[in-house]
Amino acid sequence: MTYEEILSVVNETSVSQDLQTIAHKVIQNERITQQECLTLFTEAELGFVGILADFVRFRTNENIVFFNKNLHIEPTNICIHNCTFCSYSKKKGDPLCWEMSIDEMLEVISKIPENSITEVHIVGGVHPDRGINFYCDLLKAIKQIRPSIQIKAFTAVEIDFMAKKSGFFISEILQKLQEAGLQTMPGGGAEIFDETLRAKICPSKTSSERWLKIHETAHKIGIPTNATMLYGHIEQFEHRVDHLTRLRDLQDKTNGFQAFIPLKYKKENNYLGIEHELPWSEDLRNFAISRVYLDNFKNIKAYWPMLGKELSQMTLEFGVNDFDGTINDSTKIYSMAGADEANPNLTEEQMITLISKVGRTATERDSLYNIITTH
Ligand code: V47
Ligand code: SF4
Repeated sequence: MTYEEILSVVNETSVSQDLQTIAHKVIQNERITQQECLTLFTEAELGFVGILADFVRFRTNENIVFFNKNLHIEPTNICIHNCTFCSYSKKKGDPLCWEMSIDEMLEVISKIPENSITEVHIVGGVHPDRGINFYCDLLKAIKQIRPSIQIKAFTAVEIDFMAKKSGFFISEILQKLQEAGLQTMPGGGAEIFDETLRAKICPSKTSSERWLKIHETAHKIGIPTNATMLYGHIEQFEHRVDHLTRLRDLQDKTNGFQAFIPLKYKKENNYLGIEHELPWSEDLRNFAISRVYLDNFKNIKAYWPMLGKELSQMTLEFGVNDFDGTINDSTKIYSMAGADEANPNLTEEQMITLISKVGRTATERDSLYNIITTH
């Protein structure tokens, strides 16, 4: 859409004065307030937020849509926490639990042909017996067999446990992991920052304040990270706005977040007891409003194994410019929660086709968003 076409939609008489004011601010690259973000959630129709998000997406990234070639490893699903939305964690002794040794993880990596992936993404449950030494040994061993591979690993929740178990400060843990080969951190464990909701859905987990502190510390020592938001469960729009605001504030301070990833709550096999997942139109509105509000985030990522390939492709029209990775089939966190992608896997060609079909330039990136190839 041209600038004039956007303005004509925004200025239509059916659009409320409040929404028109918000749209004019967005178009002029002025920051919108928390209250205005809430107004978008409560009042704006999908088409309206879609136009604004697409405008911001193009201003920020033109037609580039990133993907990377990566492998997910989930070392264990044994976890000390009991998050009620989690379909994946098990206690020791449960027939559905697993714990991979370092050798087993190395075997998975060594089976992947050299240079066919650039990143390994490692996230799992918080295993009570595994601490900083185990994870440093793992990272060093990976670097030894594949020196060029970039390692994105450990949520703030896993980092928090490594610090508590060892007695080291967060900064010391992060430095040790960095020395062992950690390059970036994923955005998991953020869930929803509102403390009252957190007490209901993940009571024992790292607090919101500490999650933000761990990411701030990582940014300070040169480890870029991602941020997520789990939505579509018991939260209200106000809680999403609060969550996004805390992220936007930290990003103003550090500029260390690389991408924001909204994670849609999936309902199967967990104790939260939500009967219905959100309709796709609400997913798209959530992506679009996040794109508009997080004006200091360069990338908004759709995690396709959870959303499904078709809905993920649609998000590209609603602010998304990052399609995550080709991901081999070992990730279980969403398949156990009922995601369609039981064995998520997209070849590079399939990924490029999905992106190109909506008129975008599929662009392979590394973990630090350096461009590798443009298709
Ligand atoms: O923190 C758990 C979520 C997260 C469910 O940074 C669920 O590149 C939906 O953060 N329904 C971990 N979501 C995964 C994660 C992630 C994934 C991909 C890429 C990146 C990245 C990060 O998974 C948890 C939690 O929010 N989760 N259970 C569920 N039932
Ligand atoms: Fe453990 Fe993460 Fe599941 Fe919570 S969401 S129970 S921390 S694996």
